[in-house]
Amino acid sequence: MGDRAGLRGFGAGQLWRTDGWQADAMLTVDAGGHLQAAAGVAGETLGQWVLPGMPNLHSHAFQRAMAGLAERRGPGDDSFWTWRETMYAFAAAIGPDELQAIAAQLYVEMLKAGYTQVCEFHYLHHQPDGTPYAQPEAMSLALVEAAREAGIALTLLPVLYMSGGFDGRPLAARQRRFGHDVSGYVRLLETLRRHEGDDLRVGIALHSLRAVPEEALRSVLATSAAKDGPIHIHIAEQIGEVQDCLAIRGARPVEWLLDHAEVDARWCLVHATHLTGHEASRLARSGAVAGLCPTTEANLGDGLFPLADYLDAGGTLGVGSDSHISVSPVEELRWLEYGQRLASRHRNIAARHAGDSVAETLWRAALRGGARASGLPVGRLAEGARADLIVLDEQAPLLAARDARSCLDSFVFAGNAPLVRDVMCGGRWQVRDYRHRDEERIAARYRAVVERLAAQA
Ligand code: NGQ
Ligand code: ZN
Repeated sequence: MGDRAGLRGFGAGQLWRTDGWQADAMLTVDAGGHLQAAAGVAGETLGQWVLPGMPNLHSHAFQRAMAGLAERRGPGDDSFWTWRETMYAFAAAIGPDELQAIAAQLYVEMLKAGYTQVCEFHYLHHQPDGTPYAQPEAMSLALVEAAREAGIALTLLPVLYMSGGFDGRPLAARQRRFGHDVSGYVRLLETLRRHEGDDLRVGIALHSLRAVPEEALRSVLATSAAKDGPIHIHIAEQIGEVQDCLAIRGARPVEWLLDHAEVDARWCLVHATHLTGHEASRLARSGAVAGLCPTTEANLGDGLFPLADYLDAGGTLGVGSDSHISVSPVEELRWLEYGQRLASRHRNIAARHAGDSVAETLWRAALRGGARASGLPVGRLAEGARADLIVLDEQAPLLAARDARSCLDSFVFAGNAPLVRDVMCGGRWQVRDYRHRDEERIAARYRAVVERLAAQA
């Protein structure tokens, strides 16, 4: 490994740059874990296929431990709303220790799958009865600690959650631990911002238009805490939400938001599933990111995002694993495309021009949108960015005889066993030869916590 004044050099057979593969590329990583302009530091060859790690723009970490526990039919018609009841019951048993153990395990799994950053949309703020913890930010700090243990970059998005529906009804008993008034929420943001650094950004999240009354939305966005950083919101995921918004606010959710807030490139609209053509083009023009979570949206029966119209309008998108029914950027991108194929009965939908590759189009788009949603210098292997990269296993039979034209399509569409061999995050190896540096300890603690939760249930 080359080393000059704390600089380390790395080579790659093919390196994914913003506009495509570059052969025989060199990277220089400084002591702080950022990329420098090529300084001619010779060093270790990483492998044949080196890509920027994928940002994961939407996560509720605690939900990983209930993955698969809501797939048995209930007494009536199951829906998003019955799933939510199961999720609320599960959430009630999660305190700071449980959250840290579950999140650390999840983040190890993310790194091994090729995510090197995660946006945590965090609303389990208080004790289950709604009383703040002795340290009010204890649950947020559990996530910060988990990310540090795993070695993943974190954008922490504490969530403002105030009402139980568009009609302004108070929080239900099980939602009480999510709640803040605007000043309590801003205090939490300010406390957490003191922990910000190279691997931690703190942004704003509004749970949804259902959960944040109009006046509160206006006042939180007017505070100095909202002057910079990403702003995320769940929106237009379910038809019921569109109907309630139309009935009570006289507009569809995305239309309403675009009319009532200065939505720009700082914003990430999570799901944005149900859009008219007009909303899709307005959203695309705003520069906001559509935060798509295809495996969760499929699992919850949400519907399909209008991908072709949105891409044709120049829209920005990224992907998230949300409920973590699946933890894999490959699977999110694959299902984003497959949903469109199933609905349209055509092929190669995300590739909008002859000759374009679907996987390259989607990987490039999700890097760009994910980076924008994260508020961190991630998603590209260029000067000033974090050294967050993944190395594919060129020995995998699936990649035999693949070249720069075909590698990503095989990786995204055909990989069933993971093909991510090594992962560097912030200039440090977190995964080498398919193993995370602390995976045994983190998995053992996770197992003990989940077994305890199951015994209590
Ligand atoms: C959440 N998850 O906040 O965890 C939501 C469900 C809700 C997704 N929408 C709860 N996928 O939207 O009220
Ligand atoms: Zn969500």
